[in-house]
Amino acid sequence: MLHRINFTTFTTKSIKATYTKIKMSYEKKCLEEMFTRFDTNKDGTINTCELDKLFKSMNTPLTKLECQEAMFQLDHNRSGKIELQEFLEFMLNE
Ligand SMILES: [Ca+2]
Repeated sequence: MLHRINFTTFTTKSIKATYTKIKMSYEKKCLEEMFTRFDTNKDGTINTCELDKLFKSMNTPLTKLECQEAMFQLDHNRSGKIELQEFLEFMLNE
């Protein structure tokens, strides 16, 4: 009986771990698609203008200052643009 409980616990944990992996993979794929959609000039980064459009499309328009602050929060390497990795880290850690 004890063996069966351990097996059940193991199986449940495995299912949860698999679900989490699938969920994370799906979320990452969705975010990559979102990033690509808003990278309108297709240079592989999101600039301030593209970020402004992104927020407007989510019905949360920002002032110029708010947009600059958002850029500052996302642009960790201070390149002036948001790279995909910065975007994913920000979105998945919120
Ligand atoms: Ca771009």
